[in-house]
Amino acid sequence: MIYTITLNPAIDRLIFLTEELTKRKTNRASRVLYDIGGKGTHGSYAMSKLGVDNLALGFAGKENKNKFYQVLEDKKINHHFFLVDRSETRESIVMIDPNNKGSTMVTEPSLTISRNKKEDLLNYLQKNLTAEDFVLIAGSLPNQFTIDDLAELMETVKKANSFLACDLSGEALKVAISKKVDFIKPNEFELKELLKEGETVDQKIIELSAKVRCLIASQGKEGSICCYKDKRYLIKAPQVEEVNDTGAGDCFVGSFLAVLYKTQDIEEALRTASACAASKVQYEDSSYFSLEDVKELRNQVKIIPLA
Ligand code: TA6
Repeated sequence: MIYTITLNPAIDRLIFLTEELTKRKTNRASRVLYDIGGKGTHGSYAMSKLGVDNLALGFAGKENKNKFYQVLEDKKINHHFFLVDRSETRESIVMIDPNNKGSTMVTEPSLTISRNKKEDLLNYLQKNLTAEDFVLIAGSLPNQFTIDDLAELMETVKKANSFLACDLSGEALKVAISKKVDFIKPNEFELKELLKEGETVDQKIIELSAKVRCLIASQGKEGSICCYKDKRYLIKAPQVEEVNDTGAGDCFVGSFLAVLYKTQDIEEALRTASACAASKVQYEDSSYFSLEDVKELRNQVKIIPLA
């Protein structure tokens, strides 16, 4: 089983504008859609779509749980969220300019998580995790869920000997590295943040790959570098017309883990994930990708083994 943990989920409210977003004028919307948000949930969507059993865990607000559950169920995501009383799951408002001119996101303040609520999640994991499971922790941390709480969560997963993947940034990413989790996927900006004085990105990648079993370092248009089991690969994604890149990285992570879990074949996982993310950016919401597209796009993915 794969478990995704979204500590700070969101309901994405996608607002399609009639004209490009402009300050000091009434910006009008032609349509509004709702989608899942918060990163780990996107991973679950991709895993479910690829036919890999998974369960979306995390915290959610009790006050608007029906709306949150509706979005999860519309996306065929099995879930088991721990509900926070007198709270609402936040919305991420994504304003999308017409003619593929990009989007602007504003995310609302997050839930506040009590010690008891954290214990509920930890107890659930202690009771259910096995060494055969994969766990993905992705997205930002909610209020009062500290870096130490995150470290405790990682320790709980590691104690079960489950494969621990982390799609995190900032201090949370640093904790994942120090805990030597099994998978991280820093982007260019996150990698640069980790550099010591005079250290190059390549040197950082070599250092990280000695600590983390599977490292995928996205290099923007240059593609991504994957280090896994003492091998390195350069992955060049297919070039496609971008409509909305929100959730593309999350789609990559979810589909990568789904295929690695199912096949243990790193090149197959990289190829499928790259094709799924390329499909995703061609669609207007935060998560959808097309399996038909993937069949075609996967042949356009270049995977170059590096020395
Ligand atoms: O990566 C996409 C996304 O999950 C959006 O769906 C939106 O909910 C946002 O990121 C949330 O980001 P955060 O870093 O606050 O978890």
